[in-house]
Amino acid sequence: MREFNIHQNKTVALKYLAPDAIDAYLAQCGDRVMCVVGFGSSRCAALKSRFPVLWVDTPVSGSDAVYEVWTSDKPVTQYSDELMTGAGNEDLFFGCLSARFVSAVDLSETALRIYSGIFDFHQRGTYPNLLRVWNYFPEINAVEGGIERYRSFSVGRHEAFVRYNRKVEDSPSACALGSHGGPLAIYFLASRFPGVQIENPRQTSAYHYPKQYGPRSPTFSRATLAFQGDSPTLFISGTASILGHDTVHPESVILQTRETLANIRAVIDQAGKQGFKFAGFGSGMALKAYVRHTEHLNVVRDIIRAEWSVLQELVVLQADICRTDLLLEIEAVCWGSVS
Ligand code: 3EB
Repeated sequence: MREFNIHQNKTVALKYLAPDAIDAYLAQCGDRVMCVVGFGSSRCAALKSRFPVLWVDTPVSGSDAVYEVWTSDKPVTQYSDELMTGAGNEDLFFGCLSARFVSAVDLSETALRIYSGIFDFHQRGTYPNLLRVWNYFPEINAVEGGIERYRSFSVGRHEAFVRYNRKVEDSPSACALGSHGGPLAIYFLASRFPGVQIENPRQTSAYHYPKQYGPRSPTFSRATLAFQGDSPTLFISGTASILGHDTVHPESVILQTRETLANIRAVIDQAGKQGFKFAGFGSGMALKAYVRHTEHLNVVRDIIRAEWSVLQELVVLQADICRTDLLLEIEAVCWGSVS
């Protein structure tokens, strides 16, 4: 895997690193490291760095593992309590949490507890605004006690938003994927300043999905735009082949990939209306794709590469998607300027 050198001098920078590059990179970044998440089918050898790593059990295309590393342009302060580990600078905070659960019903309560903990943390401190959340748990499509794990997760998460008086319209951008094992693993970015929520005109807002997708709607926005001085960052949620609220092209991984990229473009265009001037698909974007079936990994990667050939940061993972008819989901981080 190549090592890329982009997104320097941004308030938060993101890099995807192979196992042989991670130690040197963490040493180089020193006290500016905010968050390290390892993706792979089994935990790699311990890092030299003492920085805590949140591990997510998802096979990686073309590598044993990949590390997602978020850094700040200023030194950060480490944080830990019973619920989470994290690190923050003046404006931004990354937190990592994980919790065991045994079944779909238990997952709902676990999600409620974890999200309540996150909102308690917001109310106590410097970072009251939730910008972006990543959610991973095993067997996301398993049905237990009459409810699918993903839907049960959405119920607990929704309940936390209600209890803490969070308007669904202010939901963070997010993703929810099925890992191959392990606990409910969550990491999040919180901010001193609120982000701007962006919706996709091609899609029903997820928090207005009808009941056919579960008893409580998922609480996420299609993207959040975070203004940090003159360099805004657009966090695009996990995006799939959905128009309105319907899955489209259930039989075709090729068409699902194209529709998903069209949805991502639509979200970027929508952010443009809020003053986001996208830096472009080269150094201005990092993409993480989740593909349900191993045999589709290369197809999805090749379509992305064909469409956006200049893309520098791309990771393709194998994970289950939250609707059984979805074959892939793609999330993105975009950098830009204020127009
Ligand atoms: C969708 O658009 C596909 O429940 O946090 C995408 C992003 C999806 C986030 C979540 C789910 C979530 O409905 C699934």
